[in-house]
Amino acid sequence: MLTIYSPVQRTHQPAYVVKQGERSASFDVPERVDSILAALNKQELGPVIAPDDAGLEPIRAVHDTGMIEYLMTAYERQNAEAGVSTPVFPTFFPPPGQRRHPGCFEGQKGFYCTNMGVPINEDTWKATLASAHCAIAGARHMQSGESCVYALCRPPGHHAGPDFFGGYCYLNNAAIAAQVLRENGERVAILDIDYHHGNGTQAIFYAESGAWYGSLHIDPGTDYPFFAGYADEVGIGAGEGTNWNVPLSPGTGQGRYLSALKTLLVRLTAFNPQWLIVSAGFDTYIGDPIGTFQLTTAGFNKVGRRIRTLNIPTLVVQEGGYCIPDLGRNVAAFLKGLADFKQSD
Ligand code: Q9C
Ligand code: ZN
Repeated sequence: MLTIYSPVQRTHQPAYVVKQGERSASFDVPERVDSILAALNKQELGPVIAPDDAGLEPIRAVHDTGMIEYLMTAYERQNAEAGVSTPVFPTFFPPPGQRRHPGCFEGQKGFYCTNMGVPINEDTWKATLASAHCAIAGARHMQSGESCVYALCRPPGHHAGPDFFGGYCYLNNAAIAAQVLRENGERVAILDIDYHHGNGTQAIFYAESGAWYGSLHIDPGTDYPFFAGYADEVGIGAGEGTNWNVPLSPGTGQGRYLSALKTLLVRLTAFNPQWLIVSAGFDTYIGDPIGTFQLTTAGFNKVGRRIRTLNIPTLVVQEGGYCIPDLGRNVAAFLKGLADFKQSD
């Protein structure tokens, strides 16, 4: 299996996030990729290659131009306009129905940002761009005939929407890859197995009939992202019936999880996609510091094997997963389950 990764991604080192008004360590640390790369190497999962520079065009196909510009320039602007070199955090947020774009930087800081988990420091944009380029390169390799590619994206992406970002995510890597794969009108399914609902991905494709989004996640009534991810969100207009949310209770165990996955895969199969993208988060792990689900390393292998039975060319896009000592072996177990998916199982 081919893995796409750029060392530039490692330079994104969120100094802190804000929690309860206080500084708190981010769980999205560069050591996450070290754990994954070590396991891929040790378990001989194949070559790791750097992505091409795909520029901004495939990113503009998903995200608001103003948001891209903001992410690209925020750190420098804060430095230039206020002489402040700490990470950029917002203070003011637009109320619902009031979304005028202000001229000043202080007002703009809260315009696209949805929470305090996404500081912007000196290296954030270049790492975020490299992360998106991994997903794009993954999609291009699929188009060149690979049947299964792993985009080792960091920062993750599924909480970034058309014109918003949050939850450790700045650009939506999976959605950007999906738009590349949809270039010729092909049907793409995105299966999101991160612990959290991918509210950004849902928002991007909510009215689209050619892109399917299905997610298994913690009940948003109890955890982030709170304001989306409920079972009655089924898509709108032409996209009605192409969005499937399966909220699960805190503490969900493997049996319940796998049976919910089975049901969701039946829905996915009915959509009959040419391509599958898995938004692969490993914060469903029993040892994860921010999740409550009970999946084991062997469980991730089972999830991979279930997905393999779909027999659809699959791009895996890395999302969350914060138990650093075990993250790499969880990713490897999943990818091994998924690999050689054209053989019957
Ligand atoms: N006490 C992803 O997994 N809330 N994002 C963290 C920690 C935000 C996670 C609270 C979690 C965002 C891609
Ligand atoms: Zn997550």
